[in-house]
Amino acid sequence: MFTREIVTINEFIQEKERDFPYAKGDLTSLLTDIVIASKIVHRDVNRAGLTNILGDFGATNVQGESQKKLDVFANEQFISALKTGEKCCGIASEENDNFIAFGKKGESHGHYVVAFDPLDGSSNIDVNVSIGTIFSIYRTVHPGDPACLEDFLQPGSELVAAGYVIYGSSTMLVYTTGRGVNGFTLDPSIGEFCLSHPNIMTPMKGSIYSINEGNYINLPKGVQQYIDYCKSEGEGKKPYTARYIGSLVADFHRNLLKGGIYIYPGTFKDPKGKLRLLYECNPLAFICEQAGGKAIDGFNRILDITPESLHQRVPYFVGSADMVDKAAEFMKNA
Ligand code: AHM
Ligand code: MG
Repeated sequence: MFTREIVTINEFIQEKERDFPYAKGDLTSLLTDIVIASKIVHRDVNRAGLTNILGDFGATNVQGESQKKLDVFANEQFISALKTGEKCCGIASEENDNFIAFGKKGESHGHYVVAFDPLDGSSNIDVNVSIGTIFSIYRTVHPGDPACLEDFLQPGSELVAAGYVIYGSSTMLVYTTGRGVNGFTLDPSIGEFCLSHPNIMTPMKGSIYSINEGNYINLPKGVQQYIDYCKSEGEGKKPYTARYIGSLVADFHRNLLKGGIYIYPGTFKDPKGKLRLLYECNPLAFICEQAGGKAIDGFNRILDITPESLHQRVPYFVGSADMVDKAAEFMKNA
């Protein structure tokens, strides 16, 4: 008579823990910590125009980008949730020059590290356009020890879990632990992320291409030719649709659901592009592959790259498998 149809993210995560018979519940707790921080950031993003949290913080991060107040706030929320949760032994963030190791030598430490971009799409914060959070979770290389650089410099193929939160027309959390991709929408009336998009699969092909075309004259020939192809031919001689929000999470999320390709290539000025491997490209590549899509640097699989530094940048082509293959063909033949 009283059927309850909703499945909350915490119920779902706990249920999925049974897929891993030797799991001790640490990953479950860690994901729950991320859920808590996401809800706090959601709350402040939604009230941003009413409180004194819009605008510049007045400092620059290690990438030389000026930090917004919300960047700093979101960063603090995630660090605090992960530190107090005690299931990870360290974090790396877009907003911190170096990784942060939690706890001291001799203490017991969580067996995971988390790399994250606390608020992606910063340029959209002040103008009320969708922004997001991206996270990736690795097992530590030396379990029990404090976090070290080596923990973060693992290739994406070693990811244990990854996800993103999109603060959009609704707030959604999408994540994978390597067994498919599931999406949860925050129901503000009960304060819970509820399963809304089970087992997400991305279409093999789509009709959307997402790239900052303002950079056209500075792009490699292969990318220019692929853009020309999108505008003139596309699939079956029907031009593709251009959609570029300038928030990676939002562009990625739309393309994941509808089918499409997102490209942030290298340019003549910045041959490695703009996006960071550890906490932007790898987590979304993992999700995309789990949903049946592909992610490459123009030539090679993103998840196979062994990082050399925390804030390493990489050219990025991600989305529907057939579209990424086509773009790769243009890159190869250029
Ligand atoms: P951020 O992490 O500082 O916000 O930078 C990353 C963002 C992505 O969300 C977005 O796709 C890209 O930068 C937009 O860059 P551009 O304005 O050069 O097109
Ligand atoms: Mg970012």
